[in-house]
Amino acid sequence: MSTPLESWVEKNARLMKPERIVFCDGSEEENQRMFAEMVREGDTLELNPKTYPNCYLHRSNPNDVARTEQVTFICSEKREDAGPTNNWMAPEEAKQKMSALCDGAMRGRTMYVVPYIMGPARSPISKVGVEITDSAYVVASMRIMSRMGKVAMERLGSSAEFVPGLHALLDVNPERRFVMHFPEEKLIWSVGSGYGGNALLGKKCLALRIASVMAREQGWMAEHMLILGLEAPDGKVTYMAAAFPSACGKTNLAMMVSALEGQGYRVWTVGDDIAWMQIGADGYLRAINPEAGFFGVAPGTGKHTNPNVMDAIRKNSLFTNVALTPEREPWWEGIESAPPAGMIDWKGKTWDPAQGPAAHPNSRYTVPAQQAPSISPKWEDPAGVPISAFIFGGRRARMAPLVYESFDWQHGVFVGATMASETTAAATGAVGVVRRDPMAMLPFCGYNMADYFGHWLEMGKRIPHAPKIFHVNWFRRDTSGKFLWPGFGENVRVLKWILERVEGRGEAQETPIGYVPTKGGLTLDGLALAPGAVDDLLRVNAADWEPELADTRQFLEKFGERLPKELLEEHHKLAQRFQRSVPA
Ligand code: GTP
Ligand code: SPV
Ligand code: MN
Repeated sequence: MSTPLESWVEKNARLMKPERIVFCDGSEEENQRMFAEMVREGDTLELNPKTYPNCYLHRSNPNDVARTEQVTFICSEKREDAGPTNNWMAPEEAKQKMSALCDGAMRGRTMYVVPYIMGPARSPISKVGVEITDSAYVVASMRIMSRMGKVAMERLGSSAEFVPGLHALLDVNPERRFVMHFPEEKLIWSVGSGYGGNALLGKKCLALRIASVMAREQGWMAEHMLILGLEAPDGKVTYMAAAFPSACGKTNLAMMVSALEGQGYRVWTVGDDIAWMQIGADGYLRAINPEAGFFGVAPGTGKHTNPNVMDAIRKNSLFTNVALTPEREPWWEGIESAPPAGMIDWKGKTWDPAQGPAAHPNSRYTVPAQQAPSISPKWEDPAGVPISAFIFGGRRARMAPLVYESFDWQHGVFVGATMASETTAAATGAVGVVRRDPMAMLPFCGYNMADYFGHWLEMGKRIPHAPKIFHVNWFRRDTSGKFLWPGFGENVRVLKWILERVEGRGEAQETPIGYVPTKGGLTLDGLALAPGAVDDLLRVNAADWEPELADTRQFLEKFGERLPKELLEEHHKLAQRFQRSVPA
């Protein structure tokens, strides 16, 4: 008798016709074989073993450097269940299409079967997934990003309780690139891309799109959120989870070296991208990080902006699409060392600065979480950490102040549902265009977002000690286009105010959009800001918010009848508060 896993593998082997099948055990020896295979394939090279031991640089196909949202589909039985913000395809049609593309797709190649756990091995919140892939890069990446191999097989046993994911590179052609999700069946099927969230199926596909569906069915939350602990001078650690869209600062906030360390404030990292949260017996929302590594944006990461990351990535790390120095060390824009002569760019050519940046703007490092100097002692706690604050945020050149607090849970859900951000290089398409990205989940919600808002409202009623909800913006600019706020380690000043608000302290003034710190409410000592910068950072400008109100209304109307009425109610209340605040 074969197990459900064996039967599933056999069925797909009949379709994809690989030359051999390898069940991955996650051992060090297997890992070395994967890297040897990648080096042989010619797209990966070993970095300087003295300064970057056991580190590799992988160059992806230049047509395959970011998530591709336009070919990402939610294949629910009914189109309405995918909602107006997702691409939809009927499940039967999608499967036919994918089967045709995958017929014989692994001829002459190896089919790797990669069992993995999302979440700590013994946590009741964790889930098992199995990915079939023909990419050694995916296998090596999954070993860093999840608990992969033997440990997952031990948890799975002969059970059928795993999320199946099929992945085949095909000819890495954008014309034959699809990332399909079957939410009713809890199946993932991705072809034509070897990159990040398109190919490491445990991450965005399982831990967000499929998990968001499970979470709604089962009464928990799967969110695109970092998790951090803020330690106060008395040693008490308060946990917060923050949702910012892709490449808007989650990893950097979660792994910051606090500028207020001298005053006893320190940040501990639990997770940098995804949070799974259940209501605990103590009435708090308890969060685990389903991942085991960080897949972080390289550009902008340097010894001043993020010393913890710079420390962490000195061994056992896999770099993708960064540049290479003659010393065989990785390099990227913002690493804070001058570009050496003779640099090789991310495409493997001698770098010509006139032809663009040396590293791709979405180049990344993949590093085991436990290598972070800031990793929290609780990061693998099976029960998760209790969350006291949710923080939404994004890139807004104008509009949003440095930080504000919502009036209550329902208003906080409205703040999250209407948040917007300038697009980044983390997904293909235009960069710098403002778009609505509710809870930073626009590309990752596996079902109709109107129902997702409803689920958030429902959770608020059920969590006895619900987190307070805040909004931040590190990216406000002055009239000359410069960032008003220094960001990075200085962001702890905002976290400190949030902590004080959670504890019922912290000076604030009421504005139409929520509570904004008073100038004296923020700890700004030792910080040299331009004159007037604090006022500019905290200003709520009614003239800016007028078009914003119109735009959010239009966005909410996309959901029609399915939108929870509470959100229109909040929109109305916000408009009224502005009317009252501006004398006619
Ligand atoms: P994903 O991994 O795509 O989900 O991104 P992320 O949200 O983790 O973003 P990350 O922390 O990697 O930051 C993305 C980019 O924003 C990097 O180039 C950072 O250097 C930059 N960045 C992060 N935090 C700040 C900040 O506080 N201020 C400024 N100006 N830039 C920041
Ligand atoms: C994101 O885009 O939000 C990421 C990178 O974290 S990827 O894994 O490619 O989705
Ligand atoms: Mn992300």
